[in-house]
Formats: sequence, structure tokens, C-alpha cells
Amino acid sequence: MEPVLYYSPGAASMVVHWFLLELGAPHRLHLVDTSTGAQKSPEYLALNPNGVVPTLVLDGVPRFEAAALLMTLADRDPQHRFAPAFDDPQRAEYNQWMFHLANAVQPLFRNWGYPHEPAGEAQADAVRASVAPRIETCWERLDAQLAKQGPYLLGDRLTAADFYLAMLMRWSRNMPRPATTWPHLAPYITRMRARPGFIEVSRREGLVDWLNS
Ligand SMILES: N[C@@H](CCC(=O)N[C@@H](CS)C(=O)NCC(=O)O)C(=O)O
Repeated sequence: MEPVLYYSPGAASMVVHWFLLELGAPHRLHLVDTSTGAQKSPEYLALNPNGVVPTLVLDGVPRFEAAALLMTLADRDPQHRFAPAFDDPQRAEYNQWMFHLANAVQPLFRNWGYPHEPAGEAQADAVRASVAPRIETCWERLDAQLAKQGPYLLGDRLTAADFYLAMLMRWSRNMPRPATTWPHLAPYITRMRARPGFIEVSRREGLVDWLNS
């Protein structure tokens, strides 16, 4: 049974879409039109009660949370080596970065993208102003990690965490200081964006504004 990805172009679903392409995994796409609130429809909420994308229907069961989906897909397809195995010494480091990106970095982007959520429309500017430097601190730490142990987050090994980080970096493209302005993140993302999977997911989702020139 082919997985079905419920997605919206450029949203958190993008990394799952990209990852399915990298795995060469047959899948079907179902567009969720977030501009009309389709993610809050009763039909969609029955799949994902959080009312957000992505949802991936795997073996007939709807699953949510982009980071968890990446980890599940990587573990189910070990020959691609996008996740260290359970007994691999790098598994702990991999778990650390996946959870750091999911718990520390992605929620800041939720506030950046939906600044009215924490305290209403009147506080939106203040929320954005407080979140931007916190996202920059994240880039500082991730840049330092790549400086210490590149070219990928786990050194020589490309993992699901790199696809995830690349998507989060993309979300900073219109911020006052985009992730691409850090010295080690810049060549890193040039490599990630050169991947045929990135070019293909950008083509499929119509994302024209963040390709290598
Ligand atoms: N933690 C969730 C976050 C998903 C999320 O916030 N998705 C956004 C797009 S990036 C969304 O669906 N927004 C529409 C809404 O909140 O109504 C995940 O990683 O899957």
C-alpha cells in the first residue's frame, strides 16, 4: 500500500515529500489547501486532529509530526543509511539533533510564521521581534556544530536530520538575517540544494525562490 502524503507547498510537509523522493519510495500526494482552511475541515481533522500538515498515511494509518515521520521512514528503509541503527554509536547524536530541531528550532518558526498565536494580533510584532534573535542563536549553534564536525550534522554521514535542517533553513529566507548568512551553513545548504531530490521537490511543489543559482 503506497503511503499518501497530505501536504501544502513549502510547509512542514515539504521535508517528508523530499525524503520520500530521496528514498525512491512510491507515494501519492494529496494537496491540502491551507489558504482556504482545508486543514481544519472535519475530513482532515479525522486524519490529523492537530489541523496541520503533514499527515502521512502509512500502511493505512494516518501519522503526524514531520520529525517523527522522517525517523520512521528512515528506520523502515535502512539500506539508504539516513539514520544510524539502534546499536550504532551515532544513534544518540542523531536523536539529539532530530529532537533539537523539532523541539527548539521548529517551534520558533511557528511563532515567526503565526505571530498572533501566543498573545493575539496586537502582540504579533513583539512576538516576531523576540523570536528573530532566538532563531539566529539557533543558527549560531548549528553553524558551530558544522565548523566542529562537518560537512553534515553527524560529520561525514548524511542523515534525516540534514534534510530537516535544510527545510528549517529555507523558512528563514525572508528573515532579517537568513540562515544562509552563516559561514558554515552557507556551503552546507548549497550542497543540500544541489541534491536532485531537492530540485525535484521544489519543482513538484512550485518552490522557485530558494534554488541554487
Ligand atoms: N509540529 C508539526 C507542525 C506542523 C505545522 O505547524 N504545519 C503548518 C505548516 S508549516 C500548518 O499546517 N499550518 C496550518 C495551520 O496551522 O492552520 C509538524 O512538524 O508536523
